[in-house]
Amino acid sequence: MAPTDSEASNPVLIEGHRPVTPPDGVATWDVDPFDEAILSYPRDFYRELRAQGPFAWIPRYACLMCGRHQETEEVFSDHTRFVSSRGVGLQDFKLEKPWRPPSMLLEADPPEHTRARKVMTRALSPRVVKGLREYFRTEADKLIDRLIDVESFDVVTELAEVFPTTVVPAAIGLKENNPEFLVAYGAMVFDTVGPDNEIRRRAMAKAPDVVPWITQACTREQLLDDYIGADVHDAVTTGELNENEAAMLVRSLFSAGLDTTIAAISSAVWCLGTHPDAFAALRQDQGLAKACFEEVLRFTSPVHTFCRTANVDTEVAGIRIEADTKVICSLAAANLDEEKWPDASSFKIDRKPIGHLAFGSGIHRCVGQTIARAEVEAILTALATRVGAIEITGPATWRPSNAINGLATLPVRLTRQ
Ligand code: OVV
Repeated sequence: MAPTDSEASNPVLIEGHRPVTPPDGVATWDVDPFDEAILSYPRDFYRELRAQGPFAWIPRYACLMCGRHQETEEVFSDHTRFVSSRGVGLQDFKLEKPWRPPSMLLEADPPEHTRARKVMTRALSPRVVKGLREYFRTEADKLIDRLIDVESFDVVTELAEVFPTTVVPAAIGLKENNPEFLVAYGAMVFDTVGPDNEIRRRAMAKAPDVVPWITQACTREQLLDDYIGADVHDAVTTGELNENEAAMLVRSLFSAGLDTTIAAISSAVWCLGTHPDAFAALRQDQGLAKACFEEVLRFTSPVHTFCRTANVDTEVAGIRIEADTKVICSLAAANLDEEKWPDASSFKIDRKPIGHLAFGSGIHRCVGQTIARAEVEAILTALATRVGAIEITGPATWRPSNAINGLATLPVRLTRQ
């Protein structure tokens, strides 16, 4: 995968008017960032991406790509120059119809974004999350107790998928849960960030079954009174949203709240299983759970990639960027940038990596991060108080996804302490 100036092999036709030549001073890199082989083991690719310069030109998608911390943060957080309303995947919503009505949060700019974000911030307020903490702790303890001393089990299917798909729909107040459909929907949301590849088509194959179910699940009738979903719908009563908009915001909870935490929990167990010293430190001091999760986020980046679209002619790091240019932001590459994090490729439980981009940055910064933290910290605390050793009993495999960095399988044995 050496850098090359050769023309793109097998370029994808770009409709509309996206710029099709690289800006001056940017190297053309004929690579497919969404190739399954790269997605399954991306670390070498990230290093090469950062070595290209502040940006690389990816000819097959006619996009810029960045993976150094500084420029990735600049592009990702400046919502005035680099908008989200044209989609956060390769598709430009100005040129092509999105697969679903755009999210009022993820795929919106101010002032629409501001209005939706205000409702969501209130529905996920510190008071709400505080009320969930004990429930998360109890459920995490029960789940880990059930898995301790099992000969060997798959962390992904038996722990990481089970926990969020149980506690998140319960917190939202969903009357009829369907964990399988929620996981399948998450795959659609995140795999549509990428091109029309096999990964995306595999996820979208389930759309005819799953999308109507999700649409139903977001309506007020499917949500219990006094839970987060109903709180979002209360914004209809206050006149802040119409009914359709409220349902769309509940859809954001399902879209953003499952796949991400599933990846984070399995990656957390993987980090601790592969770093027994870190797990010993966590067992010694459960106060490390918070710092541990931050380092898991930096080290594994549950969302590895989102895009932005330049809405004006601008300049970043001395590079002219033409209006209408898509920029692929590798959050995962930025989180492993040696310039920002000394010894970046080492997992250090007490690093406290302030400024990592795993939750994004700027006005779109994860609005659900307190819930995500409460979930993962509940699991980490349950492990620290109940488990003596995390033994990885077979090969860990990674699931190629166009935007999620997560494990496919992780066989482990948890021994009682
Ligand atoms: C952050 C995020 C990820 C995926 C989906 C959404 C948000 C959404 O709002 O639909």
